[in-house]
Amino acid sequence: TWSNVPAGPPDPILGVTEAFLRDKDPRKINLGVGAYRDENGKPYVLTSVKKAEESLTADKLDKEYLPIAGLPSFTQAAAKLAYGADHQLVQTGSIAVVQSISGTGALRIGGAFLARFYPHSKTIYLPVPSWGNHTPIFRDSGLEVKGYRYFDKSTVGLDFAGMKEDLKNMPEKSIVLLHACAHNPTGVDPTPEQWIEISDIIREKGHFPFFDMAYQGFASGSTVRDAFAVRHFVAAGHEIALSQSFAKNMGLYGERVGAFSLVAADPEQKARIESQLKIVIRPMYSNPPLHGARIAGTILNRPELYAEWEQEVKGMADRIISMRDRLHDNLVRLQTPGEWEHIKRQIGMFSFTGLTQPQTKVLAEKAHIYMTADGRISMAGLNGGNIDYFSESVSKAVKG
Ligand code: PLP
Ligand code: TYF
Repeated sequence: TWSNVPAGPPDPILGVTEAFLRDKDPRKINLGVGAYRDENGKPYVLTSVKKAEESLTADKLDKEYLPIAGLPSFTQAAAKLAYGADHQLVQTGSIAVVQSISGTGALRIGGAFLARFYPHSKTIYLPVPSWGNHTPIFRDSGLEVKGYRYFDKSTVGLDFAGMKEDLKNMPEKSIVLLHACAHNPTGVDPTPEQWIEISDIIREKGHFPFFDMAYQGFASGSTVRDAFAVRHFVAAGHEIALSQSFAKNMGLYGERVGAFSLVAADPEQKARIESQLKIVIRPMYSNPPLHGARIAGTILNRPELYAEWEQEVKGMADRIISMRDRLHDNLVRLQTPGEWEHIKRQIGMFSFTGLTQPQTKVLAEKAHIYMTADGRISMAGLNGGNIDYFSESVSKAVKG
């Protein structure tokens, strides 16, 4: 029956982990997938998460289905985290919000809703490059996918002029995907001043901004500072779409906790939108998982856990920043050819090192160091125990 099914290629990011697991060398390092590791290279369960789970266990809750739109105490708190607790739209109830299967699910719900109801366009523009999964998510949602200039190889920074030009040249009212903070894979974000200009152009052109916020808190260590772009756009009058993930900032990866929201003009419009979001969700998975939403909801709604969580997010962000400094200083000290300032300048989970595909291949084969073929490394995979070995291996690979 299935002789017509061709073998598909592995996921380019998750495939790196498979290669890493096959390697038996004790020095091996996995810098492929973006998942936080502690100073000992181990997965990290946040103390605030453990406390929330203990509290949930003590409550002896049942396992009934959630509503289609998810756990209201969680989704309301997620909206407050993104838009600001005292924001007028949050208070008037003009933000349509549903729970999602983490960030991926939120993007998929949003893509499907826009494909069905956005009246002006069926094309979404992604930054080049973007997270590898964006293209298949939106294509499978029923949208056409195109790109806008974002990354400038020569400066290893933002191609701001190219980005603005592309935003101006798109057909009016196009859908534009923006990484809210900590751009994946480049680690390059616009400055607040640049965000304000981007917002102005998007308003002049009537484009529809769709924010992907997978790393709130991971960029600067502050969830408020990392929400700057989202909050500025809303304050400037944009009706945005927003995907939120709690995979990274709460370390809830496998629990699949996220939210999708849309800014509506008023509560009546919001209610109509939510009714249609439920119709998008019902035939996909009926209703979302319970446990992770309870954990995130408990943390977001209980002030002492919230405060502890904020400290833990900052701790993760700060450890990554300290690894950037050490990697940069090591590469300079080892007189590695090239400029390495970008490693310190880049933001969030990743560094786009500038290593070439042949160099990444040499690093895997000779040094047992694994990263994606585009030279992206997950900074969180580095720690005091492997940073010197990593720096020396990179330096050798660059010297050739
Ligand atoms: N968007 C971006 C930019 C990401 O890097 C990721 C991956 O972490 C996601 C969305 C979605 O991840 P998840 O579905 O695990 O929340
Ligand atoms: O870019 C990353 O590493 C994260 C994790 O199919 C991820 O976004 C990678 C690939 C994938 C799902 C999650």
